[in-house]
Amino acid sequence: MTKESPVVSYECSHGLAQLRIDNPPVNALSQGVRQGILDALDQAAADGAAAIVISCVGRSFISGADIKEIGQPPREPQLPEVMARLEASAIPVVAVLHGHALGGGLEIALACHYRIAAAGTRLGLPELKLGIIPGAGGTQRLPRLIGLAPALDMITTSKPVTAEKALKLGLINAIIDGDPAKKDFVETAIHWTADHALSREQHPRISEIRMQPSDADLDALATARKRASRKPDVLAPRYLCDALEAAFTLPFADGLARERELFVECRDSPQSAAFRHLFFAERQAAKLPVKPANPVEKIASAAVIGGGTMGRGIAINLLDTGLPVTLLEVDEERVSMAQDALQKHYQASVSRGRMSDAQATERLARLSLVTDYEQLNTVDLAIEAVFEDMAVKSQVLKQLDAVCKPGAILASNTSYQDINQLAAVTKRPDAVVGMHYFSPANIMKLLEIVRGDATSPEVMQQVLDIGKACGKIPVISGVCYGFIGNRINRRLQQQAQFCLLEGATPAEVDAAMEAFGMAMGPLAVGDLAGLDIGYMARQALSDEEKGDPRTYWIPDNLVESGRLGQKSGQGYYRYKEADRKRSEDPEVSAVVEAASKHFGYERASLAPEEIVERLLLAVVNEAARLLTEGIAARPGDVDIVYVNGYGFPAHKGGVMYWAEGLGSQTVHDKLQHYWQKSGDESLKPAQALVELAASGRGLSDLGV
Ligand code: 3H9
Repeated sequence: MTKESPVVSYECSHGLAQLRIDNPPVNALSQGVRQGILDALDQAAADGAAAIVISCVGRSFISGADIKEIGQPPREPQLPEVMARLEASAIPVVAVLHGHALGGGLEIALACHYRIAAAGTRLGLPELKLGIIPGAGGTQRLPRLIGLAPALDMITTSKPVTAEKALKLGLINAIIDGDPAKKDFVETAIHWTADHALSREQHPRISEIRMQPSDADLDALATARKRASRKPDVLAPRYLCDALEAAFTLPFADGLARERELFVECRDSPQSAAFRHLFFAERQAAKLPVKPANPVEKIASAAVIGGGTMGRGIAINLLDTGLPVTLLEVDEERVSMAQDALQKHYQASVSRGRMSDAQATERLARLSLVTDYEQLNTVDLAIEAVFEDMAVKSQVLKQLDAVCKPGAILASNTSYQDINQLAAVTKRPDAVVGMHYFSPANIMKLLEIVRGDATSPEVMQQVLDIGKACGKIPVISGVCYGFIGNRINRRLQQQAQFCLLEGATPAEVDAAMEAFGMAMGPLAVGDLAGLDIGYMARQALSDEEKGDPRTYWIPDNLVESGRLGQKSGQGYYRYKEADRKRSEDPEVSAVVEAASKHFGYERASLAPEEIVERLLLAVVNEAARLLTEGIAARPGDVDIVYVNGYGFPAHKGGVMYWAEGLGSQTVHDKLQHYWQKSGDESLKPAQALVELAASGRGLSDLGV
């Protein structure tokens, strides 16, 4: 018989029930899917089916609970009921995976008796990235099946494993041949079911496995607990350890109940809402307001101009994505320096077990190093990563324009320069775009994609696509000094200087920001990056361009007394050579006190809350301005930039999300207060904030 539901189809023939889920775009487990599965199980029992095969239509198996439903009033049937019914089914159930099997999708598969997958399938439990723990049996079944330490690794990293690794771990029973987009794939799955599932009298239920963790397992759990305890206000990693412990200390049913209790507390927390905001904001930030009229070509080869730290990082990222890469340097000496560095990078990756020797060799084989621009004439994309100077970058863009084939995209990895000015030196301004990577470029996820006035939607789409393929989180930015990230972060850095002048110490500023959850305080960040970098950049500016001297007097004095940051063992702090641990330094206190005196400040202590509010509200105020100018399209775009590039704590949802929680009136009033107190003009509430507060609207209304 055949029974249809809008998202789950059911068919039974020759004693095999086939259940197909079709809930685009990613087959999330929305209410209709959950109900459809239960109905199909009933129907299979009524039909006397000998086995049930669950598979999905489209690009993927189930990619998890429907994130839009999380935080809404629960709708029956809930997932734990679906899992319980699947596992208890007297008829064996086989999950046939392809694409992704994530979160609740993998939990569904774990509740089935058998799991088989197409080659290339990716399986994972990424719930921590949403501020929750797996809540439908994942923390109880996965460690029972593959062991505590591997399960812990999969869940804490949120990284999916490949089908090949899953087979080794014992997570799936087999990898099956065939193209999941074609009918013969499901037929192969049915044959596998007939050969393997029907022949057995007993069908394995993971809940029946007794867990006996080894010492190594227990050590892994203790390490995870220790790591989670370093951020005590972030719930999910701590709760995950509790749930996993329940898997071996409690009977299965009690373990499930404990998992559910912990899951519900995470799900209902403000943190989970903050993470969900980031999930959807990340996807919005990479969307063009108007899609290109026609499908665009995929970028298949790339060149990087400049083999310094940034250029090398970009080249590694492109090589890791599978592209052939040509790296151009000015002379043979620099070519061989870049080559050595890249070889060392891949050797280190092999010795750390991150990739095999063969993989490293294959990646290096795709790398060509050249000194002659002519050799870039076939690439689809050329990214310049040369010295941050307009004249140098313009020269490079001109040379690229002369040699690159028509249609090739010319990108600049500038942090500050005007993309329109760079585009104007070429005959293809429509194909010039900014690709602002963050250092180290092969690791940092954020990628600002800067749209020039003339950049075509097609080029934007191609660059967004390659950014995503390279594992980046692309955010579209308009053209302005510093784009989104550096422009807003400059305000935070400047505000830190005002706090120092008024009475705070560097350690107090950094401690306040780190206690709030920033990955590192702003002055420690300055030491890490090198205080001389900003110093040298300022030397090229006029007094007017440099702005208020109160915002650079202290760092200039530190640099001039030889304190360049971590690299010289001293900056805002003194650093121990062995472990680079920072400690306060009376010499710095003397410079800070001299600065206060120089500008006529009476030093008075500042409460940590005031430091946090001033620094972050300075960012919010600048973001309000750039949102009004259309540099960023939505407050969520600013959140994605600040979380992924500047260490804002993800569990607080981003700086604009945090400010939205305060409310526009409070944001406005606090800015007004701190502006009057400090005399710093950048704290004067932006016009857009004045209007929001007056009309009672929230910060999410900012943007164009
Ligand atoms: C969970 O399962 C909890 C359980 O343990 C327990 C419950 C009791 N829901 O990323 P893309 C949308 S928590 C709703 O651009 P890709 C997405 O918003 C869940 N919507 O595609 C976008 O919409 P739009 C655990 C979802 O090919 C569109 O699909 N699972 C969901 O680059 C395309 O997404 C996860 O955390 C969802 N679950 O990547 C997996 N997933 O076009 C989250 C996606 O309107 N998802 N959408 O902007 C992913 O990691 C990626 O989307 C995936 C595809 C790898 C699947």
